[in-house]
Parts: sequence; C-alpha cells; structure tokens
Amino acid sequence: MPKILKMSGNITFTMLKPDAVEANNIGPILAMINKAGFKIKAMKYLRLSREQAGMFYEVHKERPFYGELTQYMSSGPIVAAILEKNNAVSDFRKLIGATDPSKAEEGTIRKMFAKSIAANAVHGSDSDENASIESSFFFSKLEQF
Ligand code: IDP
Ligand code: MG
Repeated sequence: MPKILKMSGNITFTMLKPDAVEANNIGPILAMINKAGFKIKAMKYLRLSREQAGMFYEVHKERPFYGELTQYMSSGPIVAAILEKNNAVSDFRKLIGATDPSKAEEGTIRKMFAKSIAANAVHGSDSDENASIESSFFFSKLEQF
C-alpha cells in the first residue's frame, strides 16, 4: 500500500468495559469487531485502579459524570486493545454506536450489549491523535504487533 494511505487513520483504541466483561460478552463483541474487518494489534485483560481510570479520562475531569465514570471503569476487569483497519477511528465509532445505548442504531455494539449511558460496553477513540495517546497509555512498542 502506498505510504500516504497508511500514514493516518489506520488504528483505534478500544476497551471492553466492566459491564461487557461481567456479562460474558468479551467473545461476542470481539467476534463483531473481527467480522467488521478490524485486526487486533495489541490486547490485554486488566483492572484499572481508580487513579488510572482518572488519568485515562482526564479530558473529562470537568464533566459532571467524571466521578461516576472513573468509579465505574475501575469496578472490574476490562479488555484493552489496539485495532487496525483503514479509517479505523470513524469506522469503529460507527460500529459501536451512540454513547447513550437508547440512541444507538440497531446492530451496533452498544445497542446490542450496553446497559446504560455509563455502562455502555465499549470505548472507542474519537480521533487519530487520541487513538495514539490512548494506545500508548496501555501498550509499549514491544506489545504492539
Ligand atoms: P464516548 O465514549 O461515546 O466517546 P464520551 O462523551 O467521550 O462518550 O464519554 C466518555 C464515557 O463517559 C462514555 O462512554 C460513558 O461511559 C461515560 N458517560 C458519558 N456521558 C455520561 C453521562 O451523562 N452519565 C454517565 N456517564 C456518561
Ligand atoms: Mg469519547
């Protein structure tokens, strides 16, 4: 592939959130992600501390739901992964659907698996820049394939 086409937009970062893990939905969600054409470049299963969740979501620290969000995201294990595909960020946002599952389209991951606006099954980066920042929060170069 010509370098210019590979330069941006080909990776995104995701987390399968505590509600998805607790409900035994890791397998079904990963199957949807693979079926949609995303390749897994890195993956780990871990539990964030409250402080680590706070660091990850630092951009939201002034939002009213920040406390609830960081408590929730540290309430149980998650799966973190880097995904690769052309137009990864926007294609993945389409696959997961709206933040509020009651507003998510039919067939999206959040429509199918999310419990609420906070416990909404999956995270997806909102820009190429954040995909890169979020990926390196969880994974060293040695852990990316
Ligand atoms: P996104 O995950 O669709 O990008 P953001 O606005 O970036 O949505 O919010 C980050 C996360 O914060 C959401 O995925 C959700 O878990 C949580 N969140 C967003 N809005 C609310 C809310 O109004 N109440 C509780 N939690 C929320
Ligand atoms: Mg976001």
